[in-house]
Amino acid sequence: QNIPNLKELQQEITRFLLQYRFALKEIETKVEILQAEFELIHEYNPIEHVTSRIKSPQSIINKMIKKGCTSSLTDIKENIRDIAGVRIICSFTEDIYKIGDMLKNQKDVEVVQIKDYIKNPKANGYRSLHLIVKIPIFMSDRMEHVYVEIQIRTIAMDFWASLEHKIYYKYNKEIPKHIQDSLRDAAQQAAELDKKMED
Ligand code: 0O2
Repeated sequence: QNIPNLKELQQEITRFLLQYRFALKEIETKVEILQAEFELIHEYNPIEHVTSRIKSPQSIINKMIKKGCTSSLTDIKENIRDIAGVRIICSFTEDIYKIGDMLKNQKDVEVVQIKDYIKNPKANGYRSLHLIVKIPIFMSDRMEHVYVEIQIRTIAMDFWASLEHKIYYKYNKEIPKHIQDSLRDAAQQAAELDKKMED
């Protein structure tokens, strides 16, 4: 007798995730337009590449546990703000702020939170600019506001973050102290390289 309920639940979850897919498309299109127009006006492309992802169900559940969030979709939507994530890889550090400002200036983009891990790197050396934005998504019968996490970083920051992420999981989230120190050093060197290239 639970089958109709399960069907409803399945539809509810599918619709829930659909809004994040639409939100990613919206942001990707915005970035594409900025990139094309910037290139036309300045004859320079500040973006190396863009990737996006929807957070995996396991990763959503892990974050729910970490944040003590209930399993109601409304609570998940409000508390887990990186279900939709876009990563923009820029050529130079100053491009990061330019792209960030251009996105911030768009009327339908509400910037909810800015985490500047470039000016204030994490203790492990992680650097990136994170914008948590809220954008309207127009569905057939309603409008939803959806959170998207936009991470903006240079190639060097991305190189470091990708490998650190792998090392973190290789050591089961407990990286030995000497490797942590090496990673912090490597992040510093990557930041110096960014500075050198910019100069
Ligand atoms: P995944 O696999 O990318 O989804 P909050 O979201 O504010 O409640 P959180 O998660 O600490 O808390 O936010 P924060 O610091 O903005 O980090 C969000 C994302 O940034 C992470 O997502 C990573 O993608 C990236 N990130 C943050 N810190 C690090 C780091 O030290 N190393 C690397 N490699 N990436 C980092 P998830 O959910 O951890 O993972």
